Amino acid sequence: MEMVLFEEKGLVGVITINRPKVLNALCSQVLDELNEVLDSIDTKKLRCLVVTGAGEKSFVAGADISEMSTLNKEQGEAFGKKGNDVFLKLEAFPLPTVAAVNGFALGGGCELAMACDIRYCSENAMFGQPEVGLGITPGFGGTQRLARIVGTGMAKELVFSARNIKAPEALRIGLVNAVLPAEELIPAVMKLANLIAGNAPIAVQAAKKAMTEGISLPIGQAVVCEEKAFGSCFATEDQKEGMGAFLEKRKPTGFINR
Ligand code: CO8
Repeated sequence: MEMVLFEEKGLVGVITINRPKVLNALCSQVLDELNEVLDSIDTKKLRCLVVTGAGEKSFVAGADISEMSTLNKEQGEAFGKKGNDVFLKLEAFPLPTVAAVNGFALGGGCELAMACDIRYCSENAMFGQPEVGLGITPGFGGTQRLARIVGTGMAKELVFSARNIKAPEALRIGLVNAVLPAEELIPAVMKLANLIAGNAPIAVQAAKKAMTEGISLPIGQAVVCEEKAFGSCFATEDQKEGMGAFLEKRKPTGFINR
């Protein structure tokens, strides 16, 4: 792997898109490597995943425009599918994911951040779906996930206008949960990731699955996802420990992921 780095920091895995010379633009190789990294992660051992970009300027400045510029219709569709397949894998990844958006998150970069469960960004971050200004539509989930996160009216405004927004506006519309000075971004994200990692992993993952799957379903079916998730927790040792600790007025001894 050269374009996507992976390291483990305790119970947290950190994925770094590593093409800083082109602001971490997503070429086919990056998508392939990201796919391989996701497949290789030990989801029994780790409890949370962080996704960020190399360098101080950019999270990901989009899909690689030089690679895309010569595509024909079929190749364009195939490239869109390649990105969508990887981002779907990330969205459905068993572990909760946090995007640490350390600069530009444009086009495919905004879409990568949106495929994560939670987004924190630095004060210099910039978000947008500039595709229609390049003669294309968003192609890695932007026409779908943005509306689910910020609502249809705002998503359509951003996609149709190709207007980029800065961190405070991203915070205001709910695209990110927090904005931090650049040097505080990774520590804050790691603090959140470790907070998540300290909770019962099976319960966290079941909650993620129910929330991710339920959002696209009618409420009557969506709550069934929750019922299954909720029920499954009662077959775990961590539920016995979590509730036992409460009843015995002590702190849980540490969740064991069983
Ligand atoms: N693709 C390829 N190279 C890029 C990209 C990109 N998306 N973004 C930046 N780069 C390269 C630049 O070409 C430049 O390379 P070089 O030094 O060789 O000239 C280097 O990165 C540094 O960039 P700049 O000099 O432009 O840096 P600035 O600080 O002046 O500007 C910007 C930073 C504003 C981020 C600017 O680089 C920019 O506008 N980039 C393009 C942003 C963009 O439009 N992104 C959306 C791309 S489309 C997309 O993502 C679609 C996703 C779905 C595809 C589905 C396909 C079917």
